[in-house]
Amino acid sequence: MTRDLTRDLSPDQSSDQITDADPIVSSTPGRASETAPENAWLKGDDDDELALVDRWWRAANYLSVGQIYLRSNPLLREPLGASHTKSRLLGHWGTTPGLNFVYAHLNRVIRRDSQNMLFIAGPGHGGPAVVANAWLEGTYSEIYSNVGDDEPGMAELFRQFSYPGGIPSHAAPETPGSISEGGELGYSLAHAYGSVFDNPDLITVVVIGDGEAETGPLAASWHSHNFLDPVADGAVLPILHLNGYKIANPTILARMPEAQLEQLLRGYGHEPHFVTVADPDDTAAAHRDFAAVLDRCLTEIRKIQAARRSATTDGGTGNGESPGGGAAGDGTHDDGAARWPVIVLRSPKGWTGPKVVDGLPVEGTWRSHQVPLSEVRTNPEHLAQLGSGSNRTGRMSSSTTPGGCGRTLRRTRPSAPPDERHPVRERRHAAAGPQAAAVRGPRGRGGTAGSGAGQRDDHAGVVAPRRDQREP
Ligand SMILES: Cc1ncc(C[n+]2csc(CCOP(=O)(O)OP(=O)(O)O)c2C)c(N)n1
Ligand SMILES: [Mg+2]
Repeated sequence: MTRDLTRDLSPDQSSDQITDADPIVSSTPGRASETAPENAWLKGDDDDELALVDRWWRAANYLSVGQIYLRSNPLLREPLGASHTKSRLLGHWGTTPGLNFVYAHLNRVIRRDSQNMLFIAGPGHGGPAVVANAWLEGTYSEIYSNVGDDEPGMAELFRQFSYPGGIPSHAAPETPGSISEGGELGYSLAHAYGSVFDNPDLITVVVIGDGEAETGPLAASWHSHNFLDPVADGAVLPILHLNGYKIANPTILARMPEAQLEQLLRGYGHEPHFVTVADPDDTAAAHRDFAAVLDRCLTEIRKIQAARRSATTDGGTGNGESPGGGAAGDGTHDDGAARWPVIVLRSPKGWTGPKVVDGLPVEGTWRSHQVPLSEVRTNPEHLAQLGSGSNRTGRMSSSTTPGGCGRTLRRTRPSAPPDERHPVRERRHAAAGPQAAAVRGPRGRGGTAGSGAGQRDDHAGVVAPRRDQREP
C-alpha cells in the first residue's frame, strides 16, 4: 500500500536481493548496503540528513501497513497471497503516515541537539505508527523479547496487532513509553503540558488531529500555555495536523481560511507556523519545509527560555516578564508573556497510500481513514494493489526496505545511556511531592496575569500527586 510495498518489496524480488539489502534479517551484517538511496534531491549534508529521515519514514510506513494487513510473510519473500493477510482487518491507516513523518523528523533534532523530547500522538488510533517507530528504534524488542528485531520478530509484530491475544490498535498502556491513551480523543495537549511541568529540559511535541481539535477538552487545552513557567517548566510544541477529515467528515479547522486559522491560534497566544504538503508526490519538498519550520520553532522555544531563565538569574521573576520589557514581535505578547510556537501541518490523509481504489480517490480523502484496501482476502485487485502498489515515486532503491534501513537507521536513532532512559517516568517521579502539588496560576506558578497562586480554589492547574500519594 505504501511506496515501500510497491517497488522495494515487490513479490518479483528474489530473496537474495532482499537479503542483501536487509541487514536486520541478515545473518551476515557486513553485507548490507549502507548508502543512502539515490534520490535526485540529495545534495548537501542537510539533504543527506533528510534522506535518512525519509528512509525512516518509509520504513515506519511499511511497518504500519504490515501491522494492519499481514499475519505472515512480513518481508514478502513469497508472492503475497490472501493467506498471508489477516481475515479481519482493523486499524487506522489515514493518520499513520503523518504521525510517522513527524516522528522521523523529531529523531533528527533529538540526535542533533541531544534534546530531551517526548512525542505524543493525539490521533492515538494511529497505533501502528507508534508501535512501528518503537520497533524500528529497538525499544519494542527491548521491552517485549517475544517481538525481536529480526524477521521472526517482524512477523510477530505484524501478527499481534489488533489480533486475538495481541495488542490494541490504538496507542495503549502497553505501547512503550505511552502516557496518552489513544482510544478517546481530546486529551493529548493537556497530557503534553502535564509532562513538561517541572521538567525544564523537556520539550514535548504533540500531534493534534484536526478532528480531535474539535473535542471540548482539546479546544480548551489551547489555553494551557498560560500555566507554563518558562523557567521551571519545559515547553510544548503542538503540531495541529490538518489532514482534512475526521472519519468520514471534513474538519472545521482544515476548511477554515488560513488567515482566520492563523488569527485563531494567535488569539490563543501562539505563534503559528504553516507547513503545507501541496504535492503528495514531492516528499522532498515536504521534508525540507517541515525540517526548516521545526528548527525555527525549536529556536523560538529556546530563545524564550533563555531570555526568561537569564532574567531570573539576574533577579527577575521569570514569570511572564521579558527581559527587555516585552515588546510584541520579539516572541512575546504586549504584556511580555511568551508567545510559544505552534506548527500547522497540512498533509494528505493516507499520504503515500493508494491514490485510487475501486475507481474512487483514496489518498487525501476520508476513504483512507481506516483500511483502504478492505477486501484483500476476497478481491484479487485489492490484494494485487497491496502487494505491488502504485510505485508512484519510482526513485527509491531496495535499500529502503525496513531491513535495508536497519543498519543505517539504527545508527541514526536517538540513544541515551541506560540510566537516562525513560526520562519521563523518572522525571514524573522526581517532580512529584509537595512542590509539584503547588497551585499554578496563569503564566506559571505565581503568575503575573492577575489570578496567580492563591486565587484559585478549584482543581484546574493543580499537578496531580503521584498515584501512591493519593487518598485510597
Ligand atoms: C472522544 C472521541 N470521540 C470520537 C472518537 C471516534 N473517532 C476515532 S478516530 C476519529 C476521527 C479523528 O479525526 P482526527 O483527529 O482528525 O484524526 P485523523 O484524521 O488523523 O485520523 C473519531 C471521531 C474517539 N476516538 N474519541
Ligand atoms: Mg484528521
